[in-house]
Amino acid sequence: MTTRNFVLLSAAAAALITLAACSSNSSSASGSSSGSNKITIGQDQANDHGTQDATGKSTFEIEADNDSSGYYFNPTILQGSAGQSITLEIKNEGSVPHNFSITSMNVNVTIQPGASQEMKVTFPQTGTVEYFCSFHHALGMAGELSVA
Ligand SMILES: [Cu+2]
Repeated sequence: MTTRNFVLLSAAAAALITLAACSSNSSSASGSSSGSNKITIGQDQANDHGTQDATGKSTFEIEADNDSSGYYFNPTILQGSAGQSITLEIKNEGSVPHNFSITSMNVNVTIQPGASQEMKVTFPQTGTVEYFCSFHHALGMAGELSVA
């Protein structure tokens, strides 16, 4: 390798590092400074604990939980493909009973602390379907099945 090529590569690497630093800065700047991020789910302001992709999977675990930051589902947004059917395992890792409800699918199950419950659901053809905990809905315990 010539010295000139090495210098070019170093410059490219430095540019990549700068880009990475910029993008991580901008994503943290867009979030709430309080540490409890909210996301709009349907008509609700839900506590955001992330997005995961279940495309191609036949089962997926969703954590129903509560801690000092509030009540939440993790992930809060579960992405999948249009009409995909999937068995969700709702695991209550919190200290109080939680619930998993999807109004349009007549899903309404309550899960005790430490327990889990499986149910089969179907992703919509387009858009989103909201799920929520009937006990803590007003406190931001909601999420959605989402089709890109
Ligand atoms: Cu709950």
